[in-house]
Amino acid sequence: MSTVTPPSRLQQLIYAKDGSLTRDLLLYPGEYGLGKVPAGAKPNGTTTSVCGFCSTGCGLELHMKDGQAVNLSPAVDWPVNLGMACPKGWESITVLKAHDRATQPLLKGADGKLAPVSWDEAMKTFCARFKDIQAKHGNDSVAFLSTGQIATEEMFFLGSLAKFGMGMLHGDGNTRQCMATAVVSYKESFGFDAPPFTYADFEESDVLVFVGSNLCIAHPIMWERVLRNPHDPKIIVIDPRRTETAVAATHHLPLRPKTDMALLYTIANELIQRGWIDESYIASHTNGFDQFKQHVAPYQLEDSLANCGLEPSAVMEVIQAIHDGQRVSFWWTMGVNQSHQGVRTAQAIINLALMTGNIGRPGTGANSITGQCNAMGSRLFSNTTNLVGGHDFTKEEDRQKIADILDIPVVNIPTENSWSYDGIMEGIRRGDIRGLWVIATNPAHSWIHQQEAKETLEKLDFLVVQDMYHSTETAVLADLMLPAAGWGEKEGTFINSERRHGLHKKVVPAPGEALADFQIFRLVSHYWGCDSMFSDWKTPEDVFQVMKKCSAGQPCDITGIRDYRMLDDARGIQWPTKEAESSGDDWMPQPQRRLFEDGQYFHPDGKARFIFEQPEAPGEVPNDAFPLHLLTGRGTAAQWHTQTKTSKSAVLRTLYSTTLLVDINPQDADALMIEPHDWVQVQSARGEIRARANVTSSVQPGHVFLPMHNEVTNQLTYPQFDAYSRQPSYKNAAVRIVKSV
Ligand SMILES: Nc1nc2c(c(=O)[nH]1)N[C@H]1C(S)=C(S)[C@@H](COP(=O)(O)OP(=O)(O)OC[C@H]3O[C@@H](n4cnc5c(=O)[nH]c(N)nc54)[C@H](O)[C@@H]3O)O[C@H]1N2
Ligand SMILES: Nc1nc2c(c(=O)[nH]1)N[C@H]1C(S)=C(S)[C@@H](COP(=O)(O)OP(=O)(O)OC[C@H]3O[C@@H](n4cnc5c(=O)[nH]c(N)nc54)[C@H](O)[C@@H]3O)O[C@H]1N2
Ligand code: SF4
Ligand SMILES: [Mo]
Repeated sequence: MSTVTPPSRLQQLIYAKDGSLTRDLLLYPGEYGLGKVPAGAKPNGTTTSVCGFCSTGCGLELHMKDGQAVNLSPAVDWPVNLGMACPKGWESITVLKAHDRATQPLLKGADGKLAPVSWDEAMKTFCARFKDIQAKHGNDSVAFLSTGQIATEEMFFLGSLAKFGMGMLHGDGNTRQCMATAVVSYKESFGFDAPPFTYADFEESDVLVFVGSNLCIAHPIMWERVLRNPHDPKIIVIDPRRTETAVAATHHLPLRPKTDMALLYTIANELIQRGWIDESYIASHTNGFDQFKQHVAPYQLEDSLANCGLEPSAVMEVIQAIHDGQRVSFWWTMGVNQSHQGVRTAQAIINLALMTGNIGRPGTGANSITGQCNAMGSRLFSNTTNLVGGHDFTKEEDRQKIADILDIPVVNIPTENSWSYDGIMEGIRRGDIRGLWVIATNPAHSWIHQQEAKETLEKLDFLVVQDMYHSTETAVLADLMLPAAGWGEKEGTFINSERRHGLHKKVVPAPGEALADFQIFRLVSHYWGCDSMFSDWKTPEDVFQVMKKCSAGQPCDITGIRDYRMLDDARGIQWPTKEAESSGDDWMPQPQRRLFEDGQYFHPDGKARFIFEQPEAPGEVPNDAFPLHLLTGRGTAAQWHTQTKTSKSAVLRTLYSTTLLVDINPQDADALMIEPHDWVQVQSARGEIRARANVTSSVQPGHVFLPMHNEVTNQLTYPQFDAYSRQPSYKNAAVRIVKSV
């Protein structure tokens, strides 16, 4: 292929400095121009890639000139987005070019400042410092924080390297901030972390219930799929705010925050009392219904809703719609997951789907929508919350299976689970963890109770941050900063919300000496001295083949996906896709797959479980000093999380306010004598920030809303965690607003 480029300055540099490095260590075919897999990537043609922002997983067509992508458009023949993309997707290439891209490793000097060093020095320092900490304080004194935003193969490599190669026990990721609640609720209810739906369900439902999900902003292309629904569906939104999605819905239940469990139990009880349940489905496919029925019996429509702030008649309309619907689907996102009782709330949603038999058929399901482009990859293959492939660290047979596949000694696999993210932060505060490796996440911005988070990170003896940009709130705290290539500059696969594995490709070169995370992990394994464990892992596709083996026999089985080429040709393939299904070389799986069509769940008896608990008040509620309830979340479709990427696009910057706005209801604004756009202080027991008042009835009296994209928002949030999932409750803090003088 004519697109092969000569070795970069980086490669020459590394070979010059360290003879022990082989050419092979740094290169893989994708790295060398749009070589092997992206065969579609003709120097002046187009190729496809899955978007690297959100979990929708839209297909993009990259338009190439002289071997590099110069433009893009949404892929028309992609089963996900059908020719559509949101503003972030359109700007995917633009955000790669930025003045603050990390182009060289940076090491903190004696003066406390970060200064450029060679990769050789960076790697030697990385290993020397972490090994020194481990020698003094034990292997478990070094931990890692991973992400849902790198390729599955990279997560797999990182998790294997850290735990099996470097001897770490503790490693978690930003998926804890996001999906942990869904993971635990599915595991307990279904026996495996298995979101059952396929996007076609958005179009096939006649009733869609969204709980704590602002689809219009957070998953705009999923919302477009809802708009294509030809069944004139009822759309029910349960959200304290009158969001863009609520405005577009047929029914909106503006409940008091964190009262979802009581509402969902009331709905369940009313359905039971009226006999509007599917008794034969319950009998054949579930356990625990009788106890559940007793549990919800006290939740009477007339009195239990007072605490939710809802009118019984409005809730009754929703109950009627659920009963009348032939194909009812239930969807939830962060309004549920980020709650002090998130797991039980998610399970209250699952219970509704089970008891009405709305699961396993087109247009139904208890469906958790994921967030990051590869949140599902990190749930299954990152070696953080479970042993790769949805296995269990605490089970001997699981450890042996993975050890055999990887051809490593079984003793290298930890026999215990890692501490969760908050446990790792606590471990740092106690001094048990002294070294931390942060990859593709920005905790100094995104973790809850920010002042404490920053103080915690500053306590570390050695902090390594591996990111695309050197300016992130976390990177500036680093002792060592490793420059990473981003989406578009490397290849690998993501798993989207509907369990679809999709390929993303290298279509532009990484800047300076930035390396694909995959290559950084290869370098680390080499310098650490454990590269013999990973000697066959030369390319992401090599690791994909290992992942396949680990998935064999699991619900997430992908042994039927031959290779990257097949993924590319199929425009993504959903799990499970088993080898046994395949019928020869030209076989292609069906494009839409949903789970539980046979009513068989993953518990040993094949049945799903009704799980429930008593609702409790959150740890902090509005009070005399801080009378307002702070909600946080996504602000606009143009902003991504901590804004390291999206703030780099001039087009995206025109689509949101660059001044921080706090949404406040007109009634509260009047009482506080605040005019639209006045500067105000928003204060909680943990911090104080400045913002401009956005006076709007999208928030109820007594509530305020701040977007998470601004660095300061988490100064205010209250650190409480779901007891089972340890996911932070980001949408619950007590604040007051004071007019700035
Ligand atoms: N544009 C954009 N899109 C994104 C992202 C982004 O940063 N920007 N991030 C991606 C990621 S990682 C994720 S996880 C998803 C998140 O997607 P969403 O969960 O849809 O987004 P959020 O705005 O965090 O929260 C959704 C809603 O929960 C509501 N809520 C708050 N408290 C409660 C409550 O107690 N009960 C109920 N029922 N609702 C409540 C909020 O008012 C909010 O409207 O978005 C993904 N998509
Ligand atoms: N108050 C409040 N806080 C929240 C939330 C909320 O609703 N409210 N939501 C939470 C949720 S759901 C989430 S998912 C988190 C997200 O929180 P974070 O994960 O901290 O946010 P991001 O900005 O996505 O951080 C990703 C980082 O990875 C870098 N990066 C991107 N691609 C690559 C790559 O390929 N390689 C490497 N090495 N680096 C890369 C980016 O530059 C960025 O610094 O925030 C959580 N925080
Ligand atoms: S909806 Fe998500 S996956 Fe699709 S283009 Fe937008 S950010 Fe990318
Ligand atoms: Mo998320």
